[in-house]
Amino acid sequence: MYLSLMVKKNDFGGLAPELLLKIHNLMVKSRVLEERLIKIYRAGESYFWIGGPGEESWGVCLGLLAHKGKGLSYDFLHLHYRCTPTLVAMGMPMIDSIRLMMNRKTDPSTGGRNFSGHYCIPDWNVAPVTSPIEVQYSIGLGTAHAQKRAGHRSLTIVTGGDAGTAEGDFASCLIWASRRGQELPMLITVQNNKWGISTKWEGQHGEEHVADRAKAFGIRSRVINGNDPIETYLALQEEMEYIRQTGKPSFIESKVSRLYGHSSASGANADANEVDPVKDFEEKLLKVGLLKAEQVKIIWSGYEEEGIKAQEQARSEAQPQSDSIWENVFVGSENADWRKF
Ligand SMILES: Cc1ncc(C[n+]2csc(CCOP(=O)(O)OP(=O)(O)O)c2C)c(N)n1
Repeated sequence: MYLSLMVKKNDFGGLAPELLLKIHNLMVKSRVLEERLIKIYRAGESYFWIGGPGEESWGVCLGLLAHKGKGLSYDFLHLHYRCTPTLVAMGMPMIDSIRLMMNRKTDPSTGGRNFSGHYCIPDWNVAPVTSPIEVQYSIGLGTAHAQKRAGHRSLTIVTGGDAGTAEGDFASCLIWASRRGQELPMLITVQNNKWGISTKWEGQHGEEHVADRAKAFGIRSRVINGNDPIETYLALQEEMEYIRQTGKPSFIESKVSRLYGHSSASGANADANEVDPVKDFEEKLLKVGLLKAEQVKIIWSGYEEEGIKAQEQARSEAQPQSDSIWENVFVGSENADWRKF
């Protein structure tokens, strides 16, 4: 008995069983949701799918640790299009992701006018996800600067892909976040899935780790196995606390899987060669008896049912019409007629 408790503690980094079960539950929820989105695409009920299956371990831990709220005293999140697990962990209902996927007027992020995964949640400081890759790295500098000026313990979180680090915005972020004496409270992260659409990591990088580039700017940095939720949770917790304490940036390169290829543009087909973080974690919890096979079935089927119901509900809702095309554009609808410019 004593020995098995010791093994548990070592295996799970001292995290409480309730937290481990919560992480697993949210990882399953994210996976079921993503697979529902792919089914919606395949059924011809949406135009395009892109998302985060394979990033559940990383994304869920990030969402659980972010200080959620509106305004400078809370964390800001500048995420990319594989961030569904983070938002699920922050409390986004499945149906809101499905409304965006099916371009419904009821989609709270964009009113049904953008791609899947392109969320925007002002009440949680979630900045709009952009289609041009990596611009979030330079946009995030703005909120980090404002947070520093306000003197809160809040931080700005930026996520993005490995291939996109070739963009200038990534370099700009490293430079502006790390100026001596003017450092910014930023958690700069890269989810390295070893691919940029169909271009392999090998052959595109001289450095061994993207994280090495942050080191060159004096930014504290580390590489983690983002497929392991224990390692991920502990690393994120430590780095976020460091940023809150010091007001300085930290960099995490998180190695993750890409389970269904790049997007629907490449077929959204399952890739059996990739590590599945949800199944791996589940097996670990089953092995030590924290979960029972029967519970696992109930969790998966419960979310499956929720996803189907949400799809049916979204199907019954209206799509946006042309009369609302100028709403929520930057210059305001009354001045937004392009012919006036
Ligand atoms: C500025 C810009 N250039 C090119 C593209 C086309 N594009 C979309 S996703 C992508 C690959 C990004 O790969 P990576 O940064 O590794 O992220 P991943 O999709 O693998 O998560 C590219 C090149 C784009 N959207 N924006």
